[in-house]
Amino acid sequence: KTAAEEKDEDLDAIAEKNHHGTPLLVLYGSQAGTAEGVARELADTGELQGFETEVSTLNGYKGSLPQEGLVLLVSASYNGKPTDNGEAFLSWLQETNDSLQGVKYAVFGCGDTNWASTYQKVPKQLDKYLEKNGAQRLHERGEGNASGDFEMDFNEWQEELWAVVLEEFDVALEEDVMNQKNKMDIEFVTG
Ligand code: FMN
Repeated sequence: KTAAEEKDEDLDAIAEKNHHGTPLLVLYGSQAGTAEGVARELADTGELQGFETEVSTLNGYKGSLPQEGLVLLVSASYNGKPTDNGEAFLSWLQETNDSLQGVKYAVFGCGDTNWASTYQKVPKQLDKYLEKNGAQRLHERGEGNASGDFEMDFNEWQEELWAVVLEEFDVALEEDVMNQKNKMDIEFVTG
């Protein structure tokens, strides 16, 4: 067995030990891959913590969001505008009269303060319209800044997020994933 295979087996074992099956949907609006990478990492961490995870573009869930479990949304902005794979979703959120009551969510934005006047514009809109339509924000919106310390921004937000989420869904972990992540040598996003 290779070292990589052994590591995969170790991670699978942790996910299995922690399994409770609460649904976790992670949606991303990404052009160059940063937000998608963040989304995949959140899903991986969720899986290790026993969630049943799915990753999709924002547009893939235009028109309906699950009321079961947790929805995480990660998005970039381009000159204040959404990405191609997030545009239809944002339009739906802004125009819909559908109630999103029962949807539990949190938003993380990938941005860059070089675009000062539209910094984090799309993540802010996502957060605003989700709440406006009755969804429940489980944790405050996070901001990653490509001109700052993106990885630190993200790691701090992620740590706080999981603490809130595990409590909300009454999850008691057999294996404490966040504290062990360095030991386990899991690759975390570099932005
Ligand atoms: N970041 C912002 O916060 N607001 C913006 O308006 C914004 N406009 C951008 C325009 C261009 C042409 C580029 C290249 C970047 C811009 N950014 C802006 C930064 C990106 O949103 C940020 O780098 C993000 O991580 C990219 O995510 P992605 O790799 O998933 O596409």
